[in-house]
Amino acid sequence: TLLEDILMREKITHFDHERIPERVVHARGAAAHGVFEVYESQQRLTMAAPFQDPAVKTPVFVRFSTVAGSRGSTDTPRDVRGFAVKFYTPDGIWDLVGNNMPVFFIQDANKFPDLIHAVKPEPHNEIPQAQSAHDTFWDFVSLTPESAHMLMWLMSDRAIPRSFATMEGFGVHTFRLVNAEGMSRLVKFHWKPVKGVCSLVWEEAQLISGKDPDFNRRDLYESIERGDYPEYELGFQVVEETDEHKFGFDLLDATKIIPEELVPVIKVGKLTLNRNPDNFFAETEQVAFHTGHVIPGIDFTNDPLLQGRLFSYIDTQLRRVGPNFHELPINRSLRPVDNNQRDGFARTIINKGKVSYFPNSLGGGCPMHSPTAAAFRSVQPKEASGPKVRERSPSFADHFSQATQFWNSMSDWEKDHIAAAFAFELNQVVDEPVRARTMNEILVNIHRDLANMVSRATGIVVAPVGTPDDPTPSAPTPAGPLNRDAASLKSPALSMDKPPPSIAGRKVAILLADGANADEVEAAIAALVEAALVPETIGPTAGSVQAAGKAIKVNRAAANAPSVVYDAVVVPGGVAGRLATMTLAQRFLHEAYRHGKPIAVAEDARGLLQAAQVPADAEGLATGNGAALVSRLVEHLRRHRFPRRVPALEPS
Ligand code: HDE
Repeated sequence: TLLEDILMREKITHFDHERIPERVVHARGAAAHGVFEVYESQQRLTMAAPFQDPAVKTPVFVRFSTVAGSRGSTDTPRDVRGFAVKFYTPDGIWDLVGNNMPVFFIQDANKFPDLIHAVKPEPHNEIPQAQSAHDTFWDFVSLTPESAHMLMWLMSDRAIPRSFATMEGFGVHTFRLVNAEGMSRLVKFHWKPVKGVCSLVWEEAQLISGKDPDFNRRDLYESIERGDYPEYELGFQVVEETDEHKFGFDLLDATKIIPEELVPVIKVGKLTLNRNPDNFFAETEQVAFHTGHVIPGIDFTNDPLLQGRLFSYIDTQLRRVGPNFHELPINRSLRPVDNNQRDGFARTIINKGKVSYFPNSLGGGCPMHSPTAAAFRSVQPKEASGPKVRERSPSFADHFSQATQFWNSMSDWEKDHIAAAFAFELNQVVDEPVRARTMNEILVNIHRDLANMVSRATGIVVAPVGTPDDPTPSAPTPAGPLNRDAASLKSPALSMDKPPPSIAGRKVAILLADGANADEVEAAIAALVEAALVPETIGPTAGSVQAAGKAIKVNRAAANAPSVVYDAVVVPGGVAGRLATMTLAQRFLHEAYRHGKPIAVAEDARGLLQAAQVPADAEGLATGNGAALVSRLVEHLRRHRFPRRVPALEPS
C-alpha cells in the first residue's frame, strides 16, 4: 500500500470524518416528511402563512426523539419525547420545537445544564444510559420542587408511548399569534394524534429495550411505508392579552398548563406524515431546529425558559452542524435568504458582487431589512420597569397545585402506574437522604395517597403530618394562589383512560405450529387486514408450518418474535396442543396476559392457557372459532388493553 493511493486515502479519510457531534439532548431520534393543512383560514388570529388558506399544503419535517439517551440508545426508556416540527413556509422556516408533555422540569433556562447533567449518565462511569432512575436525577429534582408537575407526567405512561403516532405534542411555552393588524394574542400549541393517546406498560417497555430497541422508529418507518400515515390535529388555546392574569397562575411559567376545561383547544388543521426520509444522516441527523425560527404571525413571550432557548438552539447548531447549517437541503428555507452573512465552513451559496455590507450605495442599498408590513416585526412589549434580579417572579411560586391536579385527574390504574414508576425509580436510588427528600419534600406535597403508595413499595418512611386532614404541612409549600383549592383541582382531559379512536396499524401475532387449521388462519389474516391491522404469523422456525398438506408461511420465528412487540395475539384451531409444550409460546401468552393485551384462542386451547398461566375467565380473552373470534379480538383491541391485568405496584 502506497501513500500515493489517493483513492484509498480519500475513502478512508472521508470515513474517519463521517460523524458530527450528537445532540447534547434529544440525540436519539427518528423523523418523517409530511404536510400541514389548515381547516379554515385563521387570518383573524394570525398572519402566519400556514394558517391562511385551506387549499395550501405546507411541507413539514418532523423529528421525534428521546431526551436523555445517546444516539444509539433504546427507543423505549421512561423519558420525555421530543416533537419538533419544521414548517417550510413561503415566509421562511417556522420551527415549533415541542415535547409530548405540556410542561417542563424547570422555569428558568439557567437551570437547564444542571437538569441535563443530573439526568444524563453519571459522569464518573457513564452509567446509566437513557434513564432517570439514578441518584443524580432524583437528587436534583428533590431539591427543585418546581419539577413536581413534570415528574407526574414523566412517571405516567405518557413517558412510554406505544408509538409516535399515539402521543400528543405541545409547544409548552405560551407563544403569541399576531394578525395583519398587529394585534397579538397568547397561544398554547397542541398536537392531538388522530389515533388517540396510547402507551406501553413499564415492564413491556423494558423488555422492548432489549428485544427491539428500534421499536418506535421501526413503527414510524413501517407505518409510512404501508400508507398508514401518522396524523395529528393542531390545536390552539387562545387567550386574549387582557385575560393574561386571570388564571391564578402565570402563563409565562412553563411548569403550568392551561386546563382544556378552562380554555378549549380549537382544532385548526391537520399534520400528515407521509414520506420517510431518504437518508437518515442527511435529513434526520442534520436537521437543525431553532425556536428562533419564526415567521410573521408568530411571536415569543417573556417566558424565561423560552428566552433561554432562543439563545441555545442557534448556538448548538453552530457547534454541531456549523455556521452554514441553514444551507443544507433539510434546513433550507423555501424562500431564498438574502442577507450580508458570508463565508464560514462549508459555505455552498456562491454570493455574487462586491457588496456584503449595509448601508451601501454600490448595491442599490440591497439587501436591506424590508420596511414593508410583510417582514417580521416583533410585538412591542409593554413597558417594564423594576430592579434587575436573578430571581423568579412570585407568580411562579406555586409548584404543587398542578401536580396534584394531574394526580386527581387520573383513573385508578393510571394512579397505580404512576406510583409504581416512582417506586421503580426510587428503588434504584441508593442515597437514603435523596430518597427521603423526594418523599417528604415532593411526593407528600403532591398527594398523601401517592406518598403512601410509593412508601409501601419502597420502604421510604413518610414523615408524620401535623393533622390528618392537611396533606401538605411537612414541607414548606410556597403560597401560590392555587394552593388553597389544589385538593379539588381536576382536568379530565389529562387522563389517558379513553378508548383510542383508531386502532389502525396495531400488530397482531398469530401463533402457528404444524397442524394449524389453514382455512381459519387465512380467514383470520384477511379479517385482520380488513380491520386495518397488521397480522404476522409466528412459527417455531422461519419458513412455514404444515397444515393438512398445505404450507402456511411463517413471517417470524418464535425466538425472534417476542410478545412485547405485538398488540394482540391469536391462537387459531389445531395448534394449541403443540404450543402447550413450547416454552416460547407459553411465555408469549403469559406476557400478553400480564401486559393486558387482547388474546383470542380457539376452543381447543384450554390446556395451552393453563400452561401459560392465563386464567380462562381473564378480561379481554376471547375464545371461539372463525370470524367471530377475530371480530371479538378487534372489539377488545378498541380498548387498547385491559389495565387491571397489569401487575403494577408490587405489594410491600
Ligand atoms: Fe431543547 N434543546 N432546550 N427543549 N429541545 C435541544 O438543540 C434547550 C426544552 C427540544 O429534534 C438542543 O438541536 C434549553 C423545552 C426538542 O433536533 C439544545 C432548554 C422543550 C429538541 C436545547 C430546553 C425542548 C431539543 C440540543 C431550556 C419542549 C430536539 C440539540 C431553556 C418545548 C430537536 C439541538 C431535534 C433540542 C436546548 C428546553 C424541546 C441544546 C437550553 C422546554 C424537541 O439547543
